[in-house]
Amino acid sequence: MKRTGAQIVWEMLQRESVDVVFGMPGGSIMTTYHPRQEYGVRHVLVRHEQGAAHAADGYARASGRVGVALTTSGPGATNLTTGIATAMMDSIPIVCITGQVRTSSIGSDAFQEADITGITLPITKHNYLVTDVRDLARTIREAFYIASTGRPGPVLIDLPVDVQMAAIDFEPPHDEVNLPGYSSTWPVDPDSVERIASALAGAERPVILAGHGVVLSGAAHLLRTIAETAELPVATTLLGKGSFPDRHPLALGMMGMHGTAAANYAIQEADLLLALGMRFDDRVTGCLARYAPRARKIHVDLDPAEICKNVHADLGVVADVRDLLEQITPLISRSDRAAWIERIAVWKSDAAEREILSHLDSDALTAPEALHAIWRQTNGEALVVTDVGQNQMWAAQYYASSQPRSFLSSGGLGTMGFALPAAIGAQIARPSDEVWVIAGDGGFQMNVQELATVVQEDLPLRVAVLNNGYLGMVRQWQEQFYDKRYESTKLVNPDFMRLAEAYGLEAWRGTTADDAREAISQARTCRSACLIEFIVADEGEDGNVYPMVPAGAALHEMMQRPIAIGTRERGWSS
Ligand SMILES: Cc1cc2nc3c(=O)[nH]c(=O)nc-3n(C[C@H](O)[C@H](O)[C@H](O)COP(=O)(O)OP(=O)(O)OC[C@H]3O[C@@H](n4cnc5c(N)ncnc54)[C@H](O)[C@@H]3O)c2cc1C
Ligand SMILES: Cc1ncc(C[n+]2csc(CCOP(=O)(O)OP(=O)(O)O)c2C)c(N)n1
Ligand SMILES: [Mg+2]
Repeated sequence: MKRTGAQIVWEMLQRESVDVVFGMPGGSIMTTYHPRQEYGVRHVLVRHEQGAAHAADGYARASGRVGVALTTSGPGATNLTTGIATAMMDSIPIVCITGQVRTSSIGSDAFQEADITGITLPITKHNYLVTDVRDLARTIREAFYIASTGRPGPVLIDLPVDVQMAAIDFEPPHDEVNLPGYSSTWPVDPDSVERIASALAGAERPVILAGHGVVLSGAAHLLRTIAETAELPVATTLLGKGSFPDRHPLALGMMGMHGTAAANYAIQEADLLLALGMRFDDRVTGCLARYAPRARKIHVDLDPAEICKNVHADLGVVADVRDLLEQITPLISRSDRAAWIERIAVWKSDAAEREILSHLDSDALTAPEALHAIWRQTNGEALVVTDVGQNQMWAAQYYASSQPRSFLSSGGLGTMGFALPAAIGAQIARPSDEVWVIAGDGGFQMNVQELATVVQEDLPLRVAVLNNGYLGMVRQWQEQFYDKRYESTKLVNPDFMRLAEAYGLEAWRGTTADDAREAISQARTCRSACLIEFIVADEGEDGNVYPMVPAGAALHEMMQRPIAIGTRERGWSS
């Protein structure tokens, strides 16, 4: 059967079970767009290609499938790069297909030519420039295979116009993908399984560090069984949130720079750390030289390059965390850790005394109040997509998660502007879920144009903008470490109500705790997209995220919220 390169693209996407593609057409990719409707693959037209990459990423995070973005050459392709780097840092499987100038023009500074394979080399797991249409089908299969197997990541395929147009007799490939030198699976070593089981049985103060790998591998249920059987406290990374229920009695909550005191103290006092699918990011470890000094460290990760990269592992195990937990479950014995659990309970109760919701400095609405209200009203069952900054940390702290893939956030690259487009992808992946965007006033404006995509696609997103009038996270550092010199962090914002109205969204503004609760309940009944602007405290204790481990400090040296003298409850209950 004769097929053009453009038709092969869609036929192969269909074969990979792709149901939606995020993108924007342009000169070098119009040929590929042309036959799309014949293949019935949905296309979501974004307003900026960064949004396409984030939407593909959000789709992948929410569904566990590969997200796909499609753009033209030159500026269309370069606009993808922040989204590709975001996916790379967080191990998210996406495939980006970019148009390219004709093969005969490559290297001639042709109109809208950019060397996108060169540009994305360090931010993709792999990339391809296809110069012969006969390689196209195989390349697309390989791209999906590489993106989704082993440690997941983004793959880019650059497709010159003449390759899109060329026609060949097409036979879809049927043989197995064969990539010499590429290993994606590692058999679990039975000896390591036994050593981990016996280390857990012998430990007096063990802590499990549950990371994104637990979510990606679908191992949350196994983690819970093991933790409950052996009474093991579990701390999660930001991206591991949802791998263990935040409100479980054995949950320590998030570890690291803005983690809970219980998690950070427990790590520093532990005699055994079992790290599962997490990469000891610097936000997680604080000062490396003084990280968990008493603990024997076992690190399980699918990527051999992660073992001993940041933290020395006494035992490093290269394995899929799910395979490993499956094998270890029958070997786990019941243990009594009463003394350790009691010690942790003391840290938890101290944290409860410092809880901001019971110690408010002013009458201003605080971000924790707004987020706690969203959590209560949605029963903790919403799919939350955060932006970056204080809003992100507060969302992590005050929106307790109970399910994997229900809290999506740009962790490694920390990309402001991520939340709205990523939520588009998440809502499309999970149409019946209640999806909330949590963004700051700064980051929201970085991809605010995607509100038009939300409306065009009729997606019922709930957008919460925490307006503190500042690039708040930077302002907090300036307050605490840069002599209170608020250099270039004050924002003069648009009227978010009128902005929402211009895009056709219903909107509310919350300036007090009561309005906040009312606005949330209105938003929850809204059948189409809507926005709430929460005017939140912008400075002082109510405007800062605690706890905080200052840069260079050890985890136990975290700054905690001071216990205030006056307690002014506003009727919030946990
Ligand atoms: C403003 C800001 C503040 C932050 N503060 C904090 C903080 O206080 N605490 C915090 O935790 N984070 C924080 N972060 C996020 C932080 O930067 C990292 O993104 C995060 O800690 C990474 O978590 P992770 O290692 O679990 O996930 P990833 O970075 O995604 O790493 C996952 C690891 O799991 C491995 N893996 C993948 N699949 C599997 C599998 N199937 N089996 C086994 N292994 C697998 C991968 O090889 C990788 O090593 C912050 C980010 C920002 C932007
Ligand atoms: C694209 C990008 N530019 C700059 C930064 C640095 N940065 C991190 S947090 C932050 C402030 C975010 O402000 P806002 O979106 O209002 O959120 P807030 O911290 O106030 O909740 C900045 C500028 C970043 N993470 N990403
Ligand atoms: Mg802000």
